[in-house]
Amino acid sequence: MTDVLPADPLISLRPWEAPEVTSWGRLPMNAVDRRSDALSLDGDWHFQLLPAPDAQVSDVWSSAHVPGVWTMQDTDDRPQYTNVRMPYTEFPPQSPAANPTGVYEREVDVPGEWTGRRIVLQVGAAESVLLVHVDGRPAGISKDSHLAAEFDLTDVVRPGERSVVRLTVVKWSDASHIEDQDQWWHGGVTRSVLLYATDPLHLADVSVRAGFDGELRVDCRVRDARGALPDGWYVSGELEGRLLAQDDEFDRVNVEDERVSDFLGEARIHTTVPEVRTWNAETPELYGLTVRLHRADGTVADTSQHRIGFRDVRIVGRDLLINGERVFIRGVNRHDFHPLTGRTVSYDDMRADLVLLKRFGFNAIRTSHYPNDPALYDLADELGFYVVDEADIEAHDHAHEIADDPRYLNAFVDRVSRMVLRDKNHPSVIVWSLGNESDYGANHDAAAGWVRRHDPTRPIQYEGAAKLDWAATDDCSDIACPMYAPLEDCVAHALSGRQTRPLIQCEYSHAMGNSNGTLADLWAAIESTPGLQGGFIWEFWDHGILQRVNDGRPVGRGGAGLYDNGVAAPGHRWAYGGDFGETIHDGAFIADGVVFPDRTPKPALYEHREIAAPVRIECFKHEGIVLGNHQHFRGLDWLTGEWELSLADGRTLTAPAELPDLRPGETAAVPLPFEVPRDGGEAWLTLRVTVAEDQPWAPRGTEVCVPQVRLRGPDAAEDAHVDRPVEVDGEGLLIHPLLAAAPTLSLWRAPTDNDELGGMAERWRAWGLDSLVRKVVSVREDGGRVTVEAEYAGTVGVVTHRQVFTRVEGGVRIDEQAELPEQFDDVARVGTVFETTPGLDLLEWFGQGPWESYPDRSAGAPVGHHSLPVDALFTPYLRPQESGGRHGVRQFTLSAPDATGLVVVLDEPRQISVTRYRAEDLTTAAHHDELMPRPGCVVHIDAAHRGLGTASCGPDTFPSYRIAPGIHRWSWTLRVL
Ligand code: IPT
Repeated sequence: MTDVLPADPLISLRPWEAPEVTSWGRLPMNAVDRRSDALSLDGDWHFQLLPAPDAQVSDVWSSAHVPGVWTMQDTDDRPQYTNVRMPYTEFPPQSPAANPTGVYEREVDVPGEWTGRRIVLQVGAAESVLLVHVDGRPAGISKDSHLAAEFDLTDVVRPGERSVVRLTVVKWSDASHIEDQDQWWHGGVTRSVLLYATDPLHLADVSVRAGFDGELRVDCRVRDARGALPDGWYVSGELEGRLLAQDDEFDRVNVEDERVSDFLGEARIHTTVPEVRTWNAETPELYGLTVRLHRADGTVADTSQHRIGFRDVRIVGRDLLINGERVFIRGVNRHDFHPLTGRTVSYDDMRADLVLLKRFGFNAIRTSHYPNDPALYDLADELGFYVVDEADIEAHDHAHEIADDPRYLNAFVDRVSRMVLRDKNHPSVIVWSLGNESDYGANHDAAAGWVRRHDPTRPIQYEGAAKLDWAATDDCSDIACPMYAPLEDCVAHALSGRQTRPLIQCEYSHAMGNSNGTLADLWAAIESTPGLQGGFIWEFWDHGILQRVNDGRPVGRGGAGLYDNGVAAPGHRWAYGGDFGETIHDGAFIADGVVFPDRTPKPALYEHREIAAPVRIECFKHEGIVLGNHQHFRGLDWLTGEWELSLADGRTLTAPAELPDLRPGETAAVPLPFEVPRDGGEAWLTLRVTVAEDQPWAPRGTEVCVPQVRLRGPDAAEDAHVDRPVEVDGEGLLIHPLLAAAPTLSLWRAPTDNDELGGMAERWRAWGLDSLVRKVVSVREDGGRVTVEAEYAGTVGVVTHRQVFTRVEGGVRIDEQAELPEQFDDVARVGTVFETTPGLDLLEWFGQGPWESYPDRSAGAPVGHHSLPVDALFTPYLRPQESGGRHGVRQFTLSAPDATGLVVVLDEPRQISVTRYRAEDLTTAAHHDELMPRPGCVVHIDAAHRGLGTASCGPDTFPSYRIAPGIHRWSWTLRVL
């Protein structure tokens, strides 16, 4: 192995503090995919971590896996999480002196049969500066951490011989200042490395335009590594086995223009495909296209394979149209993330991400905040997603300085143009994004200018520009794409008459912890307000890294099996900011996705699934149930269903459902599938919609949505009063054999992330709601009724609480009333809390479920008879918080395996929760491994429960989901089974 001497030009240039230097020796980006016939260099490489890029390489090597970040591979350089702020104080373009630098080295046997061929090294991605040496000689430099870099090694390596490839990866650089995304900082080679060979005469790029009218244009750029192109070369194309010829017209015009296409190496195939099957996210029809480059004698010098889709994107007025249709963008922001490998994601993982998103009704992805692995776009083409492809530019901490800094001009144009050059042939990519949170400056306009010329077929968006005035027409963004905009502002804009462009939020509904409140309200407004078209939920992943608790190290690649169902195995936890000993960090703000770090769906996903339902119950009329097709392109033939009738008396009837043949946007009435029994009380009809035939993302039988309609309201019921008082103790607390703690008033919930970051929890603590002091005022008995008056004192006010206990047949009825003083405006909850004796481990309920739901997140939880073990009710949000609630509960039983237990009947549908934790247990724990489940159950019955909102980043819940001061009343009966 050869050492790089300090005089090495790549080092002495100090490219890590030279923003003007975006690359050296790097080949232009292109869309010719070489993955299939390349030599993979993935695997274990010799590795050493230097303290700085100019430190001396030693003889001491360990090993590191490629692709992979060293921060997850047992080095002392650990992951660090910061949001906006840089993890160091140096101003751009400077980096700190302590600058971890990974040196990767390995031998490569260059195949002997590559003699005479052009040999190229491709490094899939490295962050943040890559220096390449081969056999000790400098071979190239690259920045732009999420795109591949290619280097021509033809003159450097010798076929049939062994070469040493060294990749030096510098962690901090001028580029870090424009890669300041809200995510973990890592270092390493994060995507695959490969070596491939082509004929010297090769396809340098292939550009496909395929319109939804069937027009197909394939532009080829041809080069010869030896210099001038040989005479007589030509290209041919084959679409699904049908030969396409070179475009004579294009050639003739070029010759007339004296633009000799042979010399320029340009060729075009142009044709129209009759009766083309168009691509859209619902029916992602793809065609196989093979482009061949021929020598004069007809032999093939190079081949490029593509899967293309015929589709059209355009903006007309304020609508973004796909194939002429105004589609709703049901999007999510997705980072490259894995709890074991950090930034390196496998094909299978990407596929699993996208399959899950399809199953939960998403049709769009913003690649926040950088271009993803090429495979992700192949999957998006195949499974059907609209992609907003985002360049790797986020200058957040120094946004204002950098957006106009000419030293960064190259980098902006370089990053945007390379993304476009790579991804332009994907039908899934519908919009180019210039990056994220980088203010707005000349560097953005320069990048946009390049895109407009190179790819006029797609719109551009950039939030930082459009936010200045959504109605502007002279910035670089074709779409107004705000983040976390209040709904009323969006609606007002759409109604203002000033709207000039589509309004599609690039980020909305922040999914941190127990969140995504008001999602259904947002979508009701979007679907009913012309000019609003949807947005991208922030975000897909909770970026918790699997960590060993005893030594604080990330577990790394070997950790499969050390988590399940969103929960880390004993001795492990999901690490967030600060857990790796870093002092500069942003805590749990990294855990803000709709899935847990192991991709277990959070309950909010069911809410999204229902809001996105392709088929819905519009209403129930005397002629039957009116169903509607809410897709944009597809009929209902891929779906089937089952009717389910749930009656309050416990009965559930089912019948197969025949879905009508409806085109998008159509509705039709179908007859009621049941003779609804006259008795049985409240009645709900649910349509369980499932996939009829296997889809690439869902096997037959997968549930897609559960629309529901109420057929009949509840019967009025009165409990027979038994004239014998219930027992209370000297404090006025109910004595009951199955209760370990008597029912008392609760106004506190373990603050959600929204409560904490939105400032509500601070207010509640200041009012003393977490530690109300109860004092019994009076206990009276009157005609068998026991009335207990109590006061609950906070720091700024006193709540009066009254419980009236009445013995009824088989149990006790409790009528409660709480009066909140004006000071207690907008509390977490008003309700009852009690604890049961151990052993009651099964909850059965009639109400909304089966998954967790809250007042402002309950559209996706149908009313019915549900049953779950108590331990399965709890949702393990990364930072422990209020969890496990069920909305709209009318009645529940808590039972032991021997069928003993208790049953609670509520006066009206209420929010309840049954967990192993008191609110204070959850409030004080920072991670789940700190929680000790209690043997019994902690049961909350809420007269009012505050909505969840999204205030950790964005709007709070709506006023209608907040709790007003004044009098609250609720009643319930408690019986023994
Ligand atoms: C916005 C960022 O674009 C995103 O990366 C993430 O940080 C998100 O917020 C919050 O989780 S920026 C925000 C400061 C408005």
